[in-house]
Amino acid sequence: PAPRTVLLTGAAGGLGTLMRDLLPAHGYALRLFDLRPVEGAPDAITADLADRAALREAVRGVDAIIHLAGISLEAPFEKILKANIEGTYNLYEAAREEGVGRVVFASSNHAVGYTPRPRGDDPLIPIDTPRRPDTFYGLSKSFGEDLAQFYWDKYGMETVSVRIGSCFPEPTSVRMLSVWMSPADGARLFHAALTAPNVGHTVVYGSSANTRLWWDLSSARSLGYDPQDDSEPYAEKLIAEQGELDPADPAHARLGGHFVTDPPIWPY
Ligand code: NAI
Ligand code: 15L
Repeated sequence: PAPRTVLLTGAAGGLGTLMRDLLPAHGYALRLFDLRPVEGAPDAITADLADRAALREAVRGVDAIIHLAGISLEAPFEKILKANIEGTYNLYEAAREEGVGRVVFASSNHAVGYTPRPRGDDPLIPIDTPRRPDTFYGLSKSFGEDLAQFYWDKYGMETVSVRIGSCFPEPTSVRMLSVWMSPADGARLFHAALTAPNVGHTVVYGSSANTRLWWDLSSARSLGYDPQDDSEPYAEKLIAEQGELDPADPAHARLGGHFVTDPPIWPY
């Protein structure tokens, strides 16, 4: 049977807020979890991914988990270690102990951020391109994908790892014309990831069907994802304001954009 009760971690965040609005229409009853209180949701669980007892209770009885909680940008390594690496491990352990069969993991394009972006007629970036994290943040997503593979191989727990591009209401940069995932397509992709049979551990890119797309969406489509949106209507205005991406600028040369060139955050 299709999963119905889904734990949404990171429910107070930007993507969590968008998905709280959109996923119920796909038939889900959401249980919410975040470090911060979730506005308008008094039943939400307010707890840290470091709190194993709270996690164990949070995952009990759900059909699946959408794991969005964590630090969503570059940060000092110790913080990434705690929230994203240990936190994701804690979540998987709780899910294994409670017999939850499937996780949808919010990975990121920054797991492959150093990959040169395609130009002109270059082929789209395949899903099995070698991982090249561009930050400690991207490194934690790379870890999460390995953790997911390990829990599938070792315990038969399934995951779809979604290397999300940029999921915001509208694209706000020229780079986002290539990597944008509309919130409605995000909900479609999460729904496909929750319902496709026999996913084992499947890695997909998460974006809309953008005209300027940089990566291959076929693994997402193989789950039944059928994106309906394209950033192209935003292109003229954004390019007029910001100019085309300059391939000679290192911040525009690779998938990860400015994550590649931003100085590291000290202290480690
Ligand atoms: P966000 O920063 O707005 O939300 C993250 C949420 O996680 C926050 O509400 C925060 O309180 C919570 N959180 C952080 N540490 C926690 C902890 N230790 N325990 C419990 N909760 C904790 O980020 P956003 O944009 O909503 O992203 C959600 C997820 O999707 C993140 O994992 C991010 O890395 C990933 N992602 C998002 C993209 C996007 O375009 N929004 C792109 C690629 C990946
Ligand atoms: C991410 O992984 C971030 O969580 C999100 O805030 C955006 O910066 C996105 O990548 C991006 O690459 O635009």
